[in-house]
Amino acid sequence: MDTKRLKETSKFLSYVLRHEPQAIGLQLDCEGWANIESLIAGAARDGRVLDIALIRTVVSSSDKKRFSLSDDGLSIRAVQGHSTASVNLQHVEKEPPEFLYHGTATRFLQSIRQQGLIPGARHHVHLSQEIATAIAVGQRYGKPVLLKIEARRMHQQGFTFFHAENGVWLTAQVPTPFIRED
Ligand code: HQG
Repeated sequence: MDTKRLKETSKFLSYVLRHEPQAIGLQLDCEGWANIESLIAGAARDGRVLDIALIRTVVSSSDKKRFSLSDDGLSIRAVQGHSTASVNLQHVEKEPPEFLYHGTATRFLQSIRQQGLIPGARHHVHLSQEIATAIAVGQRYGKPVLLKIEARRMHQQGFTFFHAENGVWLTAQVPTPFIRED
């Protein structure tokens, strides 16, 4: 299948399933699930032609495993990255490894040094177990910089961590004493 169409569809699905379901009149339940038929119908009203085969291909080919299908195959959701208030996805709480990584852009550093890492529009701060992934994430916003997070020490001090289905680590915030720039 056409990779450009897959990428466009993936971006569209991220937009409606994480941020703006109402843009196509779609309802997400509190766990983020959307009925696929309603998604296709809503997209069609917006002039976008989707079908079940295309959606399934986007789900299975997503490099970051951004989406998942329900067991009955009737619903789809974004695995993480939500900003919409109506979704409160129950991620699996887990003890993190000693260190996790966050990639950001150099222009955000000054503010991060003052406030620590905050979720911005999303529900959580996103952290990665792999350095390369974190650097790629930071690159989206400019010259990347890698931050090493003392995740285990945070956890020992009572901060909660979640491990999303696709391997991304999530936490509510990272205060400055746990952020290393080395
Ligand atoms: C920065 C992608 C100033 C933060 C990726 C980041 C990820 C601050 C930006 C997922 C700050 C938020 C999420 C502070 C944090 N002052 N800037 N105090 N605290 N920031 O996109 O982590 O491709 O919401 O460093 O793979 O970049 O969409 O978060 O640069 O998993 O599937 O504020 O998005 O996945 O940006 O990326 P984002 P993120 P997808």
